[in-house]
Amino acid sequence: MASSSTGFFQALPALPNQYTSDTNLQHAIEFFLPRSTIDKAAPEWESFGSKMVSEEIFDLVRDAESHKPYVMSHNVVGRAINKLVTSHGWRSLKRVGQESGLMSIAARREYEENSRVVAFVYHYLFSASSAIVNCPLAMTDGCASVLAQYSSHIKDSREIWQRLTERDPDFAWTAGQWMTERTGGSDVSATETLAVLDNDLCARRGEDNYYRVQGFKWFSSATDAEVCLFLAKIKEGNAVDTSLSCFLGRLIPNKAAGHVRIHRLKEKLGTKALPTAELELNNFEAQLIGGRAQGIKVISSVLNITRVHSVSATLGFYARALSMAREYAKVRQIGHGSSAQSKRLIEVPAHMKVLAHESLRLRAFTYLMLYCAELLGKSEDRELGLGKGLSPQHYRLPDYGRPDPETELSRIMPGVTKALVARETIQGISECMESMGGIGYMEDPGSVEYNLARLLRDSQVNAIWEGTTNVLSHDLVRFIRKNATVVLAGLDQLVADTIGQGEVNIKDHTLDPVACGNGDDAVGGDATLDSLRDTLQSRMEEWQSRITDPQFNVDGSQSRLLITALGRLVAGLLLFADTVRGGRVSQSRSLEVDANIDPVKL
Ligand code: UCC
Ligand code: FAD
Repeated sequence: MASSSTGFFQALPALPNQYTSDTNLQHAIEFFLPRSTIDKAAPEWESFGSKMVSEEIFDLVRDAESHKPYVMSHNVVGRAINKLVTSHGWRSLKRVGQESGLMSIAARREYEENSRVVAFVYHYLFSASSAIVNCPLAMTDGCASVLAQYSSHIKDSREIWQRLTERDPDFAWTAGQWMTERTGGSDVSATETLAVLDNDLCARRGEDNYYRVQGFKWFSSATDAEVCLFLAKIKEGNAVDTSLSCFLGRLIPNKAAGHVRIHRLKEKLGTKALPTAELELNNFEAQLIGGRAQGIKVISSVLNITRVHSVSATLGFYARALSMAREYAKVRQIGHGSSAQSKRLIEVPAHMKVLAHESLRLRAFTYLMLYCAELLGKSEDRELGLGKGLSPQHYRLPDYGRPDPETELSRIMPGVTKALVARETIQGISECMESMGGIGYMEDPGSVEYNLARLLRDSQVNAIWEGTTNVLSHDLVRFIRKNATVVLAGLDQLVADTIGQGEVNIKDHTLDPVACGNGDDAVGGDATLDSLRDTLQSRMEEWQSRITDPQFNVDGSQSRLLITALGRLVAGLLLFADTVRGGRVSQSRSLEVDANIDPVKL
């Protein structure tokens, strides 16, 4: 007999440690990092992976989601105060991120040349429990990189950089990025914000690059940040530049002086705790950073970093959704009526084949994410003469003209990966939701750890911010058309490093990337790997010939196909190389399935 308090209640297991239970991640880490780095970082990741599914963190997420940010407009006597109020959960999660080194590890090169990869593992683990504080942290990361590059342009850039990359939350600052206006976020050339040089201000501040800015910014997500980078056009007399310049603004003095007003906070599908605002700038004080009319080039360093963050964020959601789906499959019973047919979902091949497929896709995307992190770290070290820790005095201006194949890949792969992964994860998380039936669709605050709906809502934005799919696709094609030789050389190098390497010494196995009988990793046999290698090689050649064919993609309508095909190809190359080097194609051990999935056809 069933009542509200008697009868059947579905068990819900606690979510496992998000690092130790994620075998996809661990194999990717082994592929990208040397053993000594893994040995140093793994205990920290393990403790972070456990913390991310603790009651303490889920309480903060619940608080941040249920106490949405708001603007206190006036005080009791009617004076406008325009104060942003965020929740305890939001502020605390930001501190957790900073204290855990999410801002310092990469910027200060705490793991030397492997720091970017190590840091992105943290970002991935943090994402689903961050209530989207990882968004301002991502922009902070990008801003620190720009400040370091252009340190000679701003007198106190070193102090600001230290605050942005700080572990101590009482000292740390965050940064925002304001590119988008009502006229457009994809194409920002019609920006209406204007900046006028203020000589008096320059004299008072002792620097010659202070401007007064008037304008309206349509999207500002890090509205509680202390500094921001933004785009505006310089106005001199009646003449307005056609190209944009990049500026650094300090929010604390500007807010106090009433130079920035929150017009309103946005009502959004997801990212509920994130205070995304519209901002009015009125005599806003800001400093030109980088060359006049070079704004896109300057801010593009932020874009490339935040695009990898967008990838790590959405993959963190995907991994969490899969973790929930997997745990649920272990306990959810079907066929209660007949004990002979009664099974847990984990014993149902049709069900587990779906989850295995998602796990394989997640694996491929995880390799892409860490590949981007590796490229980013290498290009920073190479271009900026780093290696001992980013700090402004180590920097020199990047030389984009230098024909260096790997640098060119670091220019395109963040956009390529973001374009592919942002869309595919929405579908993947949706599949995980379906696999949990009605429970998957719920938003019960009593079980915030199993709120998959929140992950689906939040994942949707990654396909929009930091460049939509079409915009990233067009950028790729434009860039390749201008730099075909070096990009193709970079891809040739990647092919040589992955499918072109040595003998395949794996015998007597079939290529079954999702099989993991009794916890043993499956491995690929020579014959299958050889045919896979041929497939990858010919697809890469086909892709390269298309991209260099002037008749192809004349109207831009094929760009989207080109970007997703390139993302899949690179994922296939990385998985292939992992198979050969590690002698395995691994898969989560908790999935007992017999699906056979070709990693190239994601
Ligand atoms: O959405 C936003 C923030 C949300 C929060 C993010 C958090 C992320 C983590 C999440 C965690 C949960 S901020 C707004 C983001 N907005 C965008 O991404 C804009 C999208 N639109 C584009 O990307 C367009 O392609 C534009 C705006 C860059 C195109 O502008 P232009 O003026 O047409 O510029 P061009 O001609 O394409 O590029 C000018 C120069 C070129 O170099 P040269 O002159 O040497 O040929 C480009 O190659 O800039 C170079 N450039 C780049 N360089 C353009 N893009 C890049 C790039 N990505 N990297 C390096
Ligand atoms: P549009 O540029 O108008 O695009 C509309 C559609 O047209 C898209 O599908 C796009 O792909 C397509 N399109 C545009 N141009 C082309 C083309 N040439 N060819 C083919 N198709 C095209 N921005 C910031 O600067 N700072 C922030 O902090 C910030 N936070 C955000 C937070 C959230 C929650 C959201 C949703 C957005 C945020 N953004 C932020 C803005 C975001 O970057 C923009 O929304 C995005 O860049 C798209 O710009 P848009 O909204 O003007 O759309």
